[in-house]
Amino acid sequence: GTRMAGRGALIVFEGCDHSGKTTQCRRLVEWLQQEQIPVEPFRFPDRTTAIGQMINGYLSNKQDIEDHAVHLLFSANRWELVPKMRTLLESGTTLIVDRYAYSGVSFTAAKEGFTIDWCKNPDRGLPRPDLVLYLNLTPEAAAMRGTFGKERYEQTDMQLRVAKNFQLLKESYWQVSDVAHGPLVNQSWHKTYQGCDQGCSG
Ligand code: NYM
Repeated sequence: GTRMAGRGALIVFEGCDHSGKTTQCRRLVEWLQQEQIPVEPFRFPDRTTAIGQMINGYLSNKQDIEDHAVHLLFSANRWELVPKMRTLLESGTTLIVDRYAYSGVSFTAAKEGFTIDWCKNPDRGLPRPDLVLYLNLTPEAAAMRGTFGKERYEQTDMQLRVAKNFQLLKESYWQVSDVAHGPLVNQSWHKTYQGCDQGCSG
């Protein structure tokens, strides 16, 4: 779409479990606040909504939901936040998002009987990120960072399939950071950020 001066940037962090997304999101939000850039954190799934609570029940193994149905719930959980996201972006607020549709596709497509194409469909039309920061950590290294919890999907074989799917989804505007080799939010990244500060293609 048209790029309008003054819009916020939509910046997404992706990666496997334990890759450090949440920490990096927090650090970036704090840095932008220090720079007096209007910023709002988001995370998906957003477990605070009614749909998010169903997803939470599913992830914590309190509830079983059919695989296609839960995929659509994850997507619906993004769509229900879109009006708020668009309003903020248009008012000049930068959004730092912990997981987005790429997680949705990569996790479901790691299950038996799902194609990437089918998984992409419900998220088509979501606001397009200006930048996706992919935290590159092998599932083996991620497992060494701490024990996987009891949540669904937290097994090394699942994480390996998820990591492969992320590689298949990689687009030209993704920035890949090798987590093992130092901090993500560094000088070169700041340059990238300033490059997409002008707007958000939606
Ligand atoms: N997850 C996350 C999905 O399976 N589909 C999605 O659309 C999203 C956003 O939920 N293992 C999975 C990935 C994680 C789990 O994420 C919960 P987090 O960041 O640990 O709350």
